[in-house]
Order: sequence, then C-alpha cells, then structure tokens
Amino acid sequence: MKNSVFSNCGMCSVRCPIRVETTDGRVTWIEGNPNIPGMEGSLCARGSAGIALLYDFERPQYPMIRTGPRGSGQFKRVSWDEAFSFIAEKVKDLQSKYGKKTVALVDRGAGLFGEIQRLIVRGMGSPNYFNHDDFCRKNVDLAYQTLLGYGRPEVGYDWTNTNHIVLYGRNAIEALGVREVNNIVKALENGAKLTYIDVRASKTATKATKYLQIRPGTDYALNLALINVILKENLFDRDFVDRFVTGLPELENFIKPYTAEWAEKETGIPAHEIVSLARQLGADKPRVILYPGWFAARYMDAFYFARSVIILNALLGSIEQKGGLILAKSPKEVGAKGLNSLLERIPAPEEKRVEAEEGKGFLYDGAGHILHLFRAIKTGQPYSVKALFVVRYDPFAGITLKDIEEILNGLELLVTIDTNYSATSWYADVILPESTYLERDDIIGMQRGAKPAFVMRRRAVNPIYDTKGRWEIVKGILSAYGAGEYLPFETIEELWNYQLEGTGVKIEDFNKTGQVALCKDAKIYSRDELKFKTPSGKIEILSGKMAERDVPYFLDPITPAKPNTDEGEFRLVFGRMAVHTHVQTHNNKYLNEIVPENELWINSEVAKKLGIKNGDIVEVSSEDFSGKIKAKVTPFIHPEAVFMYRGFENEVPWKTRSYGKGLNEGRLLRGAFDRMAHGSHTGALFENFVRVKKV
Ligand SMILES: Nc1nc2c(c(=O)[nH]1)N[C@H]1C(S)=C(S)[C@@H](COP(=O)(O)OP(=O)(O)OC[C@H]3O[C@@H](n4cnc5c(=O)[nH]c(N)nc54)[C@H](O)[C@@H]3O)O[C@H]1N2
Ligand SMILES: Nc1nc2c(c(=O)[nH]1)N[C@H]1C(S)=C(S)[C@@H](COP(=O)(O)OP(=O)(O)OC[C@H]3O[C@@H](n4cnc5c(=O)[nH]c(N)nc54)[C@H](O)[C@@H]3O)O[C@H]1N2
Ligand code: SF4
Ligand SMILES: [Mo]
Repeated sequence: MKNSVFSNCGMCSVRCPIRVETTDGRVTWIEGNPNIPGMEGSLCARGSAGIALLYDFERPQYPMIRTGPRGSGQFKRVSWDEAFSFIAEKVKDLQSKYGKKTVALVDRGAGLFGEIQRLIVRGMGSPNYFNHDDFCRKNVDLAYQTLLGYGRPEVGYDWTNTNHIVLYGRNAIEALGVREVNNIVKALENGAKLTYIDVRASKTATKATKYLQIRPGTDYALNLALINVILKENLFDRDFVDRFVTGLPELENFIKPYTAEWAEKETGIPAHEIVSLARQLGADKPRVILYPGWFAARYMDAFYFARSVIILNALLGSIEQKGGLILAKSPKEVGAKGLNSLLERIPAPEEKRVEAEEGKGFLYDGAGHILHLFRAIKTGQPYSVKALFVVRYDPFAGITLKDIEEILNGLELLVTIDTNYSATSWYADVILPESTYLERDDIIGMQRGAKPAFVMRRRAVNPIYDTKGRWEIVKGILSAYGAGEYLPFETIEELWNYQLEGTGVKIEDFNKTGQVALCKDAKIYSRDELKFKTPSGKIEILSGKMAERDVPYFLDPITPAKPNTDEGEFRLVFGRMAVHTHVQTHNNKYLNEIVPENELWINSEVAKKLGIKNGDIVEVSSEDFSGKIKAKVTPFIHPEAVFMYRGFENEVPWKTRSYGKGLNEGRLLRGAFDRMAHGSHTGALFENFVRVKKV
C-alpha cells in the first residue's frame, strides 16, 4: 500500500519541505514538497540520498556506554533506561562537586526544531548553552543585529525580483539550499546580473555575469572602496539614507583613505573594475542584493566585513525592498499568535555562561561563544565545565587532534545525540542514537519570513532500530535527572497541542501541505511604515549595542600576511560540495559512490615551480599534522591559496565506506581556537597556513 506524508529534509540544516512516499511501510520516494513555491518537487542529491541513510546499518542502532579507554572504540549495548540513569547519576555527582553550571550543551543551532534540546541544560539548572555559530554564521548575525536590530535568520532575500546579486565567496550554486538555488537561477533567467567574488572559480563563478578573483582575506578592503566610490560619486539612495541611516558623517570620514586605487593593491582587483561595480550597483539600486555570507568564520575581520556588506545594502536602499532584503515579520506583526515556548516553562538560571563571566566586549545574547566554552573545558577558567552534551553537531570532526585531546582531558562526561557515528561519538562516554528524520516526529517549528509559517516534521516510517526521537530522548534524560515536570507530555500530539494552544491552529491543519502560514500574503513595509529594531529605530552605523559593550564601530583594514609560495607555503581555504554535507554524508552509500574523496586545488603556475602535476599525491602539513591528498592543478585559484572540500577522511572504522578516504582539513587547523575575530569572538578558520610538497 502506498502512503505519503509531508515533512522536512534532514540531510542538511536547510530543512527543505519534502513529500515522502512509502510503499508497504518502506520509504520508496522523496521529493521536494510540490505545494511550496521554490521547491516544486525538486531536491538535491543529498536529499534524495536520505533513503540510504534510513536503511544504513552503519549507523548507531541502540544506546551505548563506553567500556574501554576513550578512542578505543570499546562500548557495550545498554537499554535506554540504563543510559538515562547513567547520565543522570553522573551529572548529579559532577554538579555536587563543581556546581550546576558545570553542565554544558552544544548543538548545531536551534533552527526549526532545535528548541527541544536546550531543555536539557536549562532543566539541569545551567546557563551553558552553546551552538556552532562561532564557526559559521555568527559574524553575519551580529552584523545584522548591530545595524538593523534583526538577526540573520530574520532577513530574507527576494532573489527572483532583483537586478543585481553580489556574492563574496558565497558558493550558492554548490553550498546550496534548494529554494535559494532555484530562485537565484530564476533571477538569472529574468536577466539579473551576478557578480561573484572568490579566490577560486567555484561552480557559482561559472554562472556569474562577472567573476572577480580576489586576494584571500581582502573582501573588506574591496567593500571599503565600494563604499568610498558610492559616497563620492553620489550613487546612493538619498531618500533611504536620509530617513533610516545614522552615522553617515562618521562613515564618510572613516572611508576617505580607502579609494579604489588603494583597494587594487590590497585585493588584486583592478581599480576600474571596482569603480564599474559601484556604478552598476548605483544604477541597479534599490533592487540589489549584496549577500553578507553564511559560513563567515573565515578571517579576523569577518564581523566588520559583514557590517560593510549590510552598510552597502543600506546605502543602496535595498532593505525591506522588492528585489532586495526582506525583514521577517513576527506572528504579532501579521496578526497571529506564536507557538508556546517549551524552554520558557523552565526558569532561566541566574548564573552566567563561561564567557559572560570573563567580562565585557561580547555582543551576543543568544547561545554562548564556543571558543570560550572549549577554553573553559581545557583550562577550568573561569570555572570548570566537566559534563558536555553534544547534539546534532560533530565538533571533533573539524579540529586538531591536539585540541580533541585537551578537551577530553577536561571532561568527565561526554554524551552525544546523533544519527551517525560522529567523530565526537567515537570518544564519547554515552552514545544516544536518534531516529533519523524519516523515522521521527519533531516539535513544531516556526519558519520566519515575510510570511511566517508553522512547520511540522512527521515520521514517514517507524524507527527501524532501537532509536528514539529527540523529544523522547530529552524527556528520558530529564525524567531520570528528576526534572521530568519540564516535559510532561506522553505523546507527540500532547506536545504539539501545548505548542499550538491559543494559536487557533490545529494538528489536522498540517495535513494539507505540512505547513500553516500565519498570513495570506507576504508582508513588506513601505518606507513610511518601516522601523528597525535598534534602540533608535534606525540603521545604526554607530551601533548603540556596540557602544554599550565596548566594541569599536570601525576597524582599520589589515593587510593579510603573504605565504611564501616558492617554499610551498599556502593559505588553506576550504568549502562545501554539492553532494556532501559537512562531515555527515561521506559514508552514505549513494553519495560515497558519487564522490568518495577530496582533492587539493593548487594554482598551475605555482604547482609548476614546485614540480607538482595534476593527479600527483602531495603532502599537506601544519606544525603538528600532515596528510596526503591528490593534487588538482588549475589556473582557477589564487596563487596564495590551496583549497579542498571539507569533511573527508573519516576516522571512525565503523563507517567502512568512508574510512580513511581523502584528507580532513580540520586536522590542519593548528591554533584555530586561539584566533578570535575582531569584535565578534568567532573563529577565523582561513587564517591558517600549510606547507605542500610532492610526495
Ligand atoms: N574544520 C572545519 N570546521 C568547520 C567548518 C569547516 O568547513 N571546516 N565549517 C563550519 C560550519 S559553516 C558548520 S555549519 C559546521 C558544521 O559542522 P557539523 O554541524 O559538525 O556538521 P554536520 O555534518 O552538519 O553534522 C553534525 C552532526 O549532526 C549529525 N546529524 C545529522 N542529522 C541528525 C539528526 O537528525 N539528529 C541528530 N541528533 N544528529 C544528526 C551528523 O551525523 C553529524 O554527526 O562546522 C563548522 N566548522
Ligand atoms: N551541499 C552543501 N550545501 C551546503 C552545506 C553543505 O555542507 N553541503 N552547508 C551549508 C552551510 S552550514 C553553510 S555555512 C553554507 C556555506 O556556504 P558558503 O559560504 O557559500 O560555502 P563554502 O563552500 O564554505 O564557501 C567558501 C568559499 O569561500 C571561498 N573563499 C576563500 N577565501 C576567500 C576570500 O578571501 N574571499 C572570498 N570572496 N572568497 C573566499 C572559497 O574558495 C569557497 O569557494 O553552505 C550550506 N549549504
Ligand atoms: S538542500 Fe538538499 S540536503 Fe539540504 S535540506 Fe534541502 S534537499 Fe535536504
Ligand atoms: Mo554553516
């Protein structure tokens, strides 16, 4: 018998709406939800390979407790109750020695369905909740917050109606979300320009109207020059700027020395190209989208770079503008009531997170700074963090072996909740296997946007192995700990009904498309209605929040260090590929078949000098690690950089298809925890040099 449910893909963090078909209780087909504009049946390769994840036997099938030394791979099978009691006893013991705040949880971010795991730490009375954002989008988030008062997830992009898109190393065609890529392609078909800036010609460069190769780490210099030309030549949207932007005189003063000629020397992009781009944007405004980035934890100036992109959008009047950036509307703004929070049922702990205790200078109010968390675990300062829960995140897959060792030395309890055997699980004390997204129901999520909606992920089939849904795992842990009252629901329907109470929406309302929109049409404010969420209600170049927290408004550009390429020294940069997600899909049967290992992009001229030919095996080394990889010799990368796709060389032998294949760039990131970006305290993963030589 055939059946069909609407759900959300779980093969990456985009969570595209999907329709899942089952035949006699087996998943036989997955496609993009045909009811959702921008999806219309389409799915990426990873989304389609969800079936291979579901039926994979090389994933955790029952709870496990470690029996041998960490990293030995020795575990025993236990029942769920044994696992929950083990965790609860250990946490209580550690808390009695080190205080409640000795427990921390780190996840991949709240996203649509992630509120639930935060109940674990809060239920245990600790403030120490962290997510991965320091290594991903936090600079952009903070840049939006300081300028507009909105966070990154609250800003959408009206791709299809735009005249001009500018992407800075945002490899949107490959590091993709299905709706976004479909809409960008539609924009190009409608005649929009795409200016693409990258140190290498990625797949997105091949779709661009103009590709500008930039010297690594100099995008901020480029933007200062764009601002300079736009102000000097009066190319900006005066009406918008007069109404909404404060701090313009200070910006004008700061920007004076940063001419296009100056930026040519920094970026390697000819001054006439910079002036031409500024003039095109001036002509194409206000329907322009300069995208401030997603994976933004790259360089030390990332926060100020992201601010410069948003400032450019503000000068060009593209904010809350058709064909530009569109602000999310809260349920209240569209006349609806939001979901009832599960987290807010629990009193917020009074103690401070590790970094807050270290002093001033922090802009973030959401999750804590992970670099500070790891530092606290390693050093015991400002206080000891001894128990760590890791949920849907694999930090150990992307850092050095030395960092892993130091973190493990500081921890007395490490618990992972994952659908795969992650690199972190391999070292964990307890592995709690979550049911895959096709086998579980999640809490209802709130999709932000100009037309906010509630979203439901429903199971397509029952769990195949002895795994549980996330809310059931959280409930089990809290109950064993003695805090079961914080999640008192017996069934997912009871939980959903609690979330929906008072909203007027019922569970059945999701049957039709899997989503319930909170208003009929997307709401866009006119300039007469528009108000920002900053203290002044305007776009604050001189941000009140930054002033209050002692963070300078402007950063003088810093010329990046130059590697000695004649000696085989390069800046290491990396990114995502279309058929894999970060570190989680390389063992997927289908996707592993398509791309089993990575290569090292290296510039042809430089490779020639070093005697490296296409396909040669090269050794890549940092101060404390070296590994081998195949060279891809190409003219399409800046001579100072080498590039590889991330997430390869899995070290967990249980995943036999991907074990040892390719090279893991994370192991080469020596000192990555010691570099925190200016103003934002995030990682700066591309501020890192390696040596390359032919084997
Ligand atoms: N070295 C290095 N570090 C990086 C980056 C890099 O490029 N290189 N990129 C940074 C960026 S931008 C990001 S976003 C992060 C990404 O890094 P991660 O978040 O660690 O990577 P993912 O592969 O998305 O998966 C994380 C874990 O979630 C698990 N998982 C997947 N689905 C589920 C589920 O439904 N439930 C549960 N419980 N677990 C699930 C996966 O099996 C995997 O173990 O890394 C950041 N850090
Ligand atoms: N298929 C797939 N899609 C994904 C993901 C995935 O794992 N797989 N992950 C999702 C996530 S969590 C994220 S954060 C996004 C990331 O989305 P992106 O940030 O678009 O993706 P990356 O592949 O990390 O892109 C890094 C690019 O930066 C370039 N680069 C390096 N240095 C510089 C520089 O100095 N200047 C400029 N202009 N460019 C530079 C690199 O050459 C590379 O092309 O992708 C999302 N989409
Ligand atoms: S982009 Fe692909 S993998 Fe990510 S949620 Fe969408 S379909 Fe799934
Ligand atoms: Mo990311």
